[in-house]
Amino acid sequence: MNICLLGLSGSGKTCYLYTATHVLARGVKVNGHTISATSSNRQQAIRLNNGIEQMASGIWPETSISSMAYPFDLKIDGKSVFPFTIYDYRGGMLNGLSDEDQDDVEEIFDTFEESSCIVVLVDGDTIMQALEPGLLSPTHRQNVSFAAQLKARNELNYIESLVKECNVRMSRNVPILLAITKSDIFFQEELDAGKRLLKELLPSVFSLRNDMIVGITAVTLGEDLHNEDGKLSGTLCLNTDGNVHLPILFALFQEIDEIGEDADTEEARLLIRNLFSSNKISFYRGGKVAFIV
Ligand SMILES: Nc1nc2c(ncn2[C@@H]2O[C@H](COP(=O)(O)OP(=O)(O)O)[C@@H](O)[C@H]2O)c(=O)[nH]1
Ligand SMILES: [Mg+2]
Repeated sequence: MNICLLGLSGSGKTCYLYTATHVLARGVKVNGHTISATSSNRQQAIRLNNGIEQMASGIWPETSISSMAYPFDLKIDGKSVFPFTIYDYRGGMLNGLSDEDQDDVEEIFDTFEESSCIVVLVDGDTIMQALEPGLLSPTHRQNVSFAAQLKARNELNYIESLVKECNVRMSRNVPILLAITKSDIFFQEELDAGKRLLKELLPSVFSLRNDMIVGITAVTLGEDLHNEDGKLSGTLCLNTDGNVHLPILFALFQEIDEIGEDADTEEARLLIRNLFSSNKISFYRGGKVAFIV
């Protein structure tokens, strides 16, 4: 079972992974049970711990130079239910044009063939820049230029071609989750406008003629987070308030739907479903609001 975190360089994949896996290792309470995911590889566990410890000490991770695979066990009340692997790709390769970048992209698509869901981390900064200035609060409006808006829109549009290519290679429409990162930078109305803009800029994903399941959520690792020369300021929130658990659990939920079967897996599915409240994650199917059952 594979979960691929897709997202352009700087969208927040690595920080997200460090934070989300820390929160999931501690466990998420639901209906009197605890769902958790722990690293099943000692070396990678150390890497993940170092990552979140460094963030807690006020330093953002550096740009990833290599792609990483992290194996985990999903557990309910401490009992292993099934293993899964999260892939964190190095920055740059998705929109890079070098031969090496192209080879790496091929590798991503190979990994995809064994996953039943696409998780795209959509950079909150890019969404903010792509919004019409009139939709932004006065404080945010000053920062956008026409050129920056165009570039941001092109970047969001590029996600659509990635999704299309995944679907073609897997010869089916896989469920997709769009997770808007850095949601702490938005006011609520801006975030709502950002979600509407995504629907507009990814028409094939939200098409009426397309039966795929699409989830949208917004994720933040804390409050008022900033990056000045690599220094992290603001407050990290190492709990579920920023929705960090949802993208990984969404991917596992879709996967269980596909492999299904035994009692433990079914219980995990039901527990995870209980975490999907409509104010935290919304679902669409064929472009219309959908409910997960
Ligand atoms: N405000 C805010 N900034 C974030 C958040 N997550 C990541 N960032 C910023 O995004 C930068 C890039 O993150 P990184 O995980 O390295 O991106 P990657 O290239 O996709 O792996 C970080 O250095 C932070 O400055 C967040 O939740 N809120
Ligand atoms: Mg990275």
